[in-house]
Amino acid sequence: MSIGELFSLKGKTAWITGGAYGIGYAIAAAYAKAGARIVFNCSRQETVDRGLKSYRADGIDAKGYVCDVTDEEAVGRLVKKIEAEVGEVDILVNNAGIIRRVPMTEMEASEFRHVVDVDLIGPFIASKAVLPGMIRRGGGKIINVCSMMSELGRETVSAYAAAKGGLKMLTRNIASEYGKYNIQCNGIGPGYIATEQTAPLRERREDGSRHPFDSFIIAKTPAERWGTPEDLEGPALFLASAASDFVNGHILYVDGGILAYIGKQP
Ligand code: NAP
Ligand code: GCO
Repeated sequence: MSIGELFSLKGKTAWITGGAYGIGYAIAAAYAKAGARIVFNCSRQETVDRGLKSYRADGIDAKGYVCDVTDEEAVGRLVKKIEAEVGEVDILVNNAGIIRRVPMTEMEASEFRHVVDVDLIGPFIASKAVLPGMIRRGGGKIINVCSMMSELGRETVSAYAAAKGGLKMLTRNIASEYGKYNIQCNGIGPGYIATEQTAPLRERREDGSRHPFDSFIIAKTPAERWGTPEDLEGPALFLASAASDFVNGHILYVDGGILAYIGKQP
């Protein structure tokens, strides 16, 4: 196989949950450049419309659907629709996610449950919906968007950390259970990426100085910068392509070195 073929997604159908903007969009756009047909879903029509507008502007012929990943029946219907309108799903990226930043002692169990529902049960539901087709066709790729919080804790993100830590283990379990069918399930673990989700952590203070968390992240990252969604393109393409056919149950952290670093001395 040539190097071009090794990384090609020609003829593949890739479904990116929550792929309207940010990390999901960057991954989808990279897959489109590699030849894949792109499908994405969001829970709200306005987000789907926003995504479709961006894909059109970038010359990508993507299909967008409204579907909440926590609704198992709706996800089942969506997969049938994708199969009928686009093709069977070869690559699934479980990207849709939410975060709530609330001290644990002030968090309602219902709110905690909702984060786990979207960030962990959603990937279970979407993976479960595509696995039978992948088994039937003799292979497939599932990429779970994990987090620094799959490894680390911090104040206020208990539900998110619990869900993303769980997603790391769901990744390993899918690899363990379905690897024999030539299905590779890996995680991608973005570090601190400049997207809307992290915008509140980067807001300038009234005097124009950096948000303390922003300075903290710069100091904690050997690359001394926030990541961009485009930093995920190459690693995500690797995990979706034949180049990673013997890589399974792995979490590929794309974090500018955060997990390797003890932090800058004061
Ligand atoms: P984001 O703001 O987390 O965007 C999430 C997308 O998911 C949106 O399109 C949203 O659309 C969709 N979504 C949310 N709930 C959904 C649901 N129940 N069903 C279907 N779609 C849903 O964007 P992001 O910052 O690019 O993050 C993408 C992923 O990367 C998330 O899993 C996040 O946890 C993870 N991550 C982010 C960072 C970072 O630094 N930004 C770092 C590590 C990991 P609707 O609102 O219309 O549903
Ligand atoms: C936070 C952040 C993170 C990141 C990301 C890190 O409040 O600490 O939002 O959790 O978004 O997941 O990898």
